[in-house]
Amino acid sequence: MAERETAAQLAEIASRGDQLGDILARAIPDERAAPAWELVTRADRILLLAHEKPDPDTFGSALGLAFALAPLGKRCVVACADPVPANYTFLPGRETVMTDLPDEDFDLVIALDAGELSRYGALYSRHQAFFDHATILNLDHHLSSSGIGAYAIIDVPSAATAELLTILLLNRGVPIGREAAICLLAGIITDTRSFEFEATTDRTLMAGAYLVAQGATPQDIIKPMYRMKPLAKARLWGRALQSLETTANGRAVWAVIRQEDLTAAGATPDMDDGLPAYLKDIEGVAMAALFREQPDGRTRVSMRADAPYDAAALCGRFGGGGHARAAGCTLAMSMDAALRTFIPVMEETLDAHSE
Ligand SMILES: [Mn+2]
Repeated sequence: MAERETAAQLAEIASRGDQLGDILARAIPDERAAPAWELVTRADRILLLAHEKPDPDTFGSALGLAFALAPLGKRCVVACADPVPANYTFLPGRETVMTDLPDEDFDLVIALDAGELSRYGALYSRHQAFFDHATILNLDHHLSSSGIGAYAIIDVPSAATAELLTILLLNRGVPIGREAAICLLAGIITDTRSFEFEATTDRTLMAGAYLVAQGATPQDIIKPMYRMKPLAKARLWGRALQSLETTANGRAVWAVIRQEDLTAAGATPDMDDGLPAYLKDIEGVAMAALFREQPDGRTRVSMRADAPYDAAALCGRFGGGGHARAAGCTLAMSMDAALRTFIPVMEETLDAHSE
């Protein structure tokens, strides 16, 4: 497609990006953006921190910022306590991410996508003395974040830290090149699950549009992140879906995965990831459970529930926990005993609300 674009078309795309850029630049007050950028301007060597159990937003924010700052002559190091997951193939610069701090000094630490130092995991616990004295800039979007360091922007309206960064860079007049745009779009797309979650606003979409205008391609992120799967995972889901059962007029469903299913599918235990939500999305279902036989013979239950049902409360009765919409517990009993124990509790809970 690129070779068919005329110079006039490219100029038009660029000016569309410019107009969006102007709107986005005004989405953060100058007096809020300026102190953050003052810290960046004064620093030469900058450590960009991604939080532990990383997601593409924390990595995309750190790498995107590194790409945007490099032309300004800043020396950036991106670090995370955990390595970059293998399926994040869409992130340029992922091979530069360090899992420990290099033995050098930094003028500034930028902590991204988490507002407590403990969330940076082993990087923080191994180097507390360094962090105690470091100048820290904290950029995040989580409501629960307290904010750390010399200056923090916790921008809750941003669906992703990458959205906040897009706005901040544009407000400060820093160009966002293609590589930075890909990293930032990865953060926005994954924190909104492709613009699906409630946190998605018109501003989120505008930031996405701006980054696409800079050369990022949504499909390159969405496909490896959400669509590609190993054959063994498809086989495992096939076996689990064969076991699907329903009760309470289809308002509750459950499926089972036994050890023999993992063996037959050639699957690893983590390959059930996404299956409980898939069961919950069956029409008419208010409550879904996935029962997984553990190697020691116990049974792990992963539950999803719609309001007003509380999956955490239900799983809490069996020593588990989680959130109202998603929770889990482990029953110290065989699969068959677990089904006989857990299903009636789901039925009772549904009955209690239907009166
Ligand atoms: Mn995030």
